Amino acid sequence: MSVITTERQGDVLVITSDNPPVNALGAAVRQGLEAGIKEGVADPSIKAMVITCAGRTFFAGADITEFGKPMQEPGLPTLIEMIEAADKPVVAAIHGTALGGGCEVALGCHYRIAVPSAKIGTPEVKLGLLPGAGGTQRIPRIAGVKLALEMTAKGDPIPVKVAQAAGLIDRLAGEDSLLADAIAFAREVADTRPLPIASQKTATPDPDAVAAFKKENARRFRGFDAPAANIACVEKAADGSSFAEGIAFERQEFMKLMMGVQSAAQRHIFFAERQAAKIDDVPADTKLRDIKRVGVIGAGTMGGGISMNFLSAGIPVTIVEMQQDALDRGTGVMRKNYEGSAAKGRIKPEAVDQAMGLLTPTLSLDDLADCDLIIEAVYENMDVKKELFGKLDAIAKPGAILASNTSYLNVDEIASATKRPEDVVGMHFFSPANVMKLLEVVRGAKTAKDVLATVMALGKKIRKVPVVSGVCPGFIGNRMLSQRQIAANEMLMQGATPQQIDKVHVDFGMPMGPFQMSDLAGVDIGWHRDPTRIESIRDALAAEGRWGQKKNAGFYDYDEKRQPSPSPRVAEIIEEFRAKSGNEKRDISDEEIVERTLYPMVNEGAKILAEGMAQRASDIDVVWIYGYGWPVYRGGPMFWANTEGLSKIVAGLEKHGYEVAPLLKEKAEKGERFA
Ligand code: T1G
Repeated sequence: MSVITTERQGDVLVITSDNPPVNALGAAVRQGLEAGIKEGVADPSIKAMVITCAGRTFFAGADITEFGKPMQEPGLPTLIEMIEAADKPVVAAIHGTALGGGCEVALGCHYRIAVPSAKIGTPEVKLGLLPGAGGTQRIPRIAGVKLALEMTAKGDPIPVKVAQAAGLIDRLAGEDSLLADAIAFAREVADTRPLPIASQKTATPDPDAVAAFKKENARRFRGFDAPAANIACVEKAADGSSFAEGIAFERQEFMKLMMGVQSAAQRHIFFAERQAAKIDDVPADTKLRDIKRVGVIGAGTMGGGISMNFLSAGIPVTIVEMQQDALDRGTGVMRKNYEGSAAKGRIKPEAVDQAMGLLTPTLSLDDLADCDLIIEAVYENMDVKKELFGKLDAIAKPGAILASNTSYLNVDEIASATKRPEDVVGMHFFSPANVMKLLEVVRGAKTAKDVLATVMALGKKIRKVPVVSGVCPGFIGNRMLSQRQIAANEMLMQGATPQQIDKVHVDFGMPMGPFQMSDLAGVDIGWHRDPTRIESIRDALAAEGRWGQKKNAGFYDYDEKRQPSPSPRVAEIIEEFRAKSGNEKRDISDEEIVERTLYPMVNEGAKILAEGMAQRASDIDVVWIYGYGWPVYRGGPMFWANTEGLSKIVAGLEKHGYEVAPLLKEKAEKGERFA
């Protein structure tokens, strides 16, 4: 059965694509569209054509799985030129998300009609690419330079009403009558001549808009290759060049990006993120438990942030605290966060009360009896957790899921405090929990498969990226992070400075380095609180009250605007420690810092894989992209290791005296890569 079918509706030919799940413009779709257009053009009784898609969406882009493989004709640019050159009007009927190549096909059509709920966009930049089938040349010609910059260099889809106002969409259809309205529209314009052709329009130069756009987004685009290429193509469309010259430039820039490491990394993460949602031994059709109400224990920073995720998804939350003032403080912070988002226009004003209206604060654990999922976010202490889970075991209804937000404690031991370990799972959120996208789902030895499947699906529903981790200290992310922190502290003792080490990480593309991160999280996190016991530089800082940003002093000094500056006092403390430790002070190169902070992370990643604590290497990459700000254009630690070269990493680890993980050594020796 061809993925493309054609059907006559009187004098209108309807060309329908049915290529689930998202009508990706793979070879068969392109070939079918080509045949459909040829059929319509050749048949004298056909006055106009409509291109439409079955299923949940109009074409969501080129088929990304075809990238890097030999291209089958017709290519997308050729197909779109053919549509545009047709001597009868072609109408694109859009629903769902017309993205990338799908948006470009629509712009190659003479007219576009869409349902009000549809979106249109060119997200290629999120794959390290640009719209390579004429999008960078047709969008500015229709909608102007400003919107073209937004659409191409940022990649976020726009609602069709905004697109209509900009001339990208000609008409809105009824939400449930797209095809009928499209056929009527096609019939209405059947005799219109000349046909409106985007490539024949001209774009007005707007150098001020380009300059302002670059300035506004400099920080956002830092490290990425693709945004600048998108901007250059849009500029080309409006600098008086012909359409053909613009297309040639677009193709050249597209191929440069396609061949680059950044796009390979970003495409890797596109699929890795979707792969992470799948659990190898849990069938996709596993029946999920119903989650109608969620209980959260602890209204502190984590408990409040966790609750907001569910409230924002329309799921009622019962939140428990020990003291009334702590409860009031916690719910107050949640309301303030919502009001802040409303003030910034991120949510509608009425959404504040809608969300807070779903919240039930209480001082009694018993009020959790009707919850389908209970998540604890209390103090990180095993005895405290076990005592609490023992109580929950008595309170929670049968079938309720009991989850711990612990960031490193043993979930199996916590589960052993209940008679229902199969209902216990770890749900490790990252601070701020209402913002950070990563959710480490910690699978206990006895965690039931439907509990896992339910939590993974719920994770997606609250707009998180859930990744499964086994039970081990620090799970996937923190376990690898601790290797970096250990190495970073060692190098302080040998002559490096916090600012030097942090700069290497920021230049690498991380949002911040190890010491800036410690200052943000709090130097006192996990500190033994005994100011007389000074066994590390961190102990010395904590003992002096240098707890980080919250104290305007940590590894850095901070001004009233929280701007960090190197601290003479910290330099003294480090010097005292180094002298006491007998370490020789020496120059440490930036290259050595990369080797000693990132290679051990890869090494630990290989151990995590070998132990089965992560299902696949790409899961580790997803953890670091969404939990720790690893630059997406480097694809995550394991993908990066492949580009760095596993043999080089093994050599670097051995040079610095590390025991190399057997899996890493084996792959390096065999010339293999992490999948
Ligand atoms: N190609 C191949 N597979 C795709 C795909 C695509 N474009 N889009 C989605 N899939 C698969 C995906 O891997 C998953 O597979 C399933 O479809 C459902 O996706 C020349 C060069 C459309 C908003 O960047 O943003 O056009 O895991 O889980 O949450 O200029 O998919 O089930 O096996 O994401 O409902 C530009 C990419 C391409 C859009 C739907 N287009 N897709 O989200 O479902 S480059 C994009 C999305 C291009 C031209 C250039 C989202 C979605 P599986 P899903 P969803």
